[in-house]
Amino acid sequence: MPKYRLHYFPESGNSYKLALMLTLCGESFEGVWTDFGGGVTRSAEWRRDVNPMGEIPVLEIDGRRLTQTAPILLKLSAQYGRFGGETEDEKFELLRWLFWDNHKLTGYMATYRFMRTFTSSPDEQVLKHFRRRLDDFLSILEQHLKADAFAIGARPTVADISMMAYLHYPADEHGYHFAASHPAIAAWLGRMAQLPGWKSAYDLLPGKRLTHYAK
Ligand SMILES: N[C@@H](CCC(=O)N[C@@H](CS)C(=O)NCC(=O)O)C(=O)O
Repeated sequence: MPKYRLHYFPESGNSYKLALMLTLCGESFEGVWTDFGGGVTRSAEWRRDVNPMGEIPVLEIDGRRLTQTAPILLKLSAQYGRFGGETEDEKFELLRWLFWDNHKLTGYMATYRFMRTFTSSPDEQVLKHFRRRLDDFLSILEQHLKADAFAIGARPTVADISMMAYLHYPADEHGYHFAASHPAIAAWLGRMAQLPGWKSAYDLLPGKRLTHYAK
């Protein structure tokens, strides 16, 4: 049985993607809380010893350090035979949403939420720009989920795990009230939370939290 160690911080939706995938596959992991707020991942030592890309999360599998959630999710999906695509078309669709998530949805939401909520004096113009982009991405996802229960159809896949991660955090962190503004997204988040074994990020990723500045 592989031994997993996850380097994380609780507000990291990217860490949550891996914690949730392992949990839904019935696996446990050792958490390594990392002082992201204190700048540890920017230090030369951490980049030399843990991740030269300077990013959280890092998943150690039997001592081998892996980074980038998308290929890790795909690897776990293949290993456990869960949350993958079955046909060529499904596999293509899954990758399409996974890439879109990494570039657009997670890329902007993670940056927006961090700046909005976890920094002391965010630049209002930059926030406005991110918010405008996110409004567009969320409306794209909303339209898609009006037609399909999950990203690629009737079954949840790692594309859903990836896309839901940042959206499931409390509204006072990302500033969206999906039940009112994006009902199809809210319903999909509800469907994901019904998966057997599902837990929220703050249940799976304990430890000291970043200072919450947003009003
Ligand atoms: N594409 C990466 C994104 C990882 C990422 O951006 N992690 C954040 C924390 S959740 C980070 O470490 N950011 C550091 C930075 O952007 O300098 C993945 O999927 O693992």
